[in-house]
Amino acid sequence: MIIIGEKINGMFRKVALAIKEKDEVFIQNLAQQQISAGSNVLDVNVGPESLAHTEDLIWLIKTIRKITNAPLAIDTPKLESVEEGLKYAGEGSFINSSHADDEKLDIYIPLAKKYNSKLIVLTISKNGVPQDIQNRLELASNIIRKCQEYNFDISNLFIDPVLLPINVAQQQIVHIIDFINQIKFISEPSPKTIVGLSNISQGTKYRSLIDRTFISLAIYAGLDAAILNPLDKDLIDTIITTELLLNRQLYCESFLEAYRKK
Ligand code: THG
Repeated sequence: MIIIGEKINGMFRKVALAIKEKDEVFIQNLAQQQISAGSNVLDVNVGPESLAHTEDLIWLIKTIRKITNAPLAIDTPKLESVEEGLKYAGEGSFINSSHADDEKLDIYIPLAKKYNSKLIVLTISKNGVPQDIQNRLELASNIIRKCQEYNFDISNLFIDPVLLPINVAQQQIVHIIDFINQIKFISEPSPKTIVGLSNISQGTKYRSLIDRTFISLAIYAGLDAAILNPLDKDLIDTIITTELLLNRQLYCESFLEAYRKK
């Protein structure tokens, strides 16, 4: 599974402060820690408080690029910032994210093609977040139809069924797991799936436990990628062990250490 580190996000107070004060060392340490913990990709989000969105995003990317070439997920709702971010981020980037409406897809799919980047699309439309699996699948098939229209490689498409906190949308969680499973049968090749894992436990007491129990179910259902807290060692251990149990990693006595050395 692709692990996308969530920590470089202005939603976190310390990161918002580092962006404000242009503290390169703080951001670079956070990037390095996440990579050392097993992240394949780093999410980059300037957060809701930034007053100079594009400028701050470019500063973050340039700062990270001084120490690593790890792929970045450009996490911003501002379209004008996305393209600037892609220019500086380079190879293997993710656009995070588009909504599922045609007007959005008509902009984001050509952009992803132009920069040869992967595209994350949320199953959100003008009508909001679907309340059942059928509506999620309908949005997904519209996203795929649009990608085919633009000749965009479906294997670079990541669909995000929008994980909401368990304390406000408990009944949705099983729909998300079923969606992750069923989307694999929708087209050939099938799109990939992704979730923002930490959303599920926001405002709850047992964050890590909820995150890692969900991810184990979702990996079994076929989840391809997750934006998560890679510094939570129990969570990463659970991911490794789930993949081991599903016969996706080779068993050996010290399998946790062996996986981490890869
Ligand atoms: N899908 C996609 N992208 C996403 C999300 C998603 N990007 C943003 C978000 N959701 C994933 N990233 C986070 C990062 C942090 C938290 C949740 C999701 C988080 N933050 C603490 C909180 O709110 O309790 C902040 C704590 C602090 O301030 O220190 O939980 O779903 N495609």
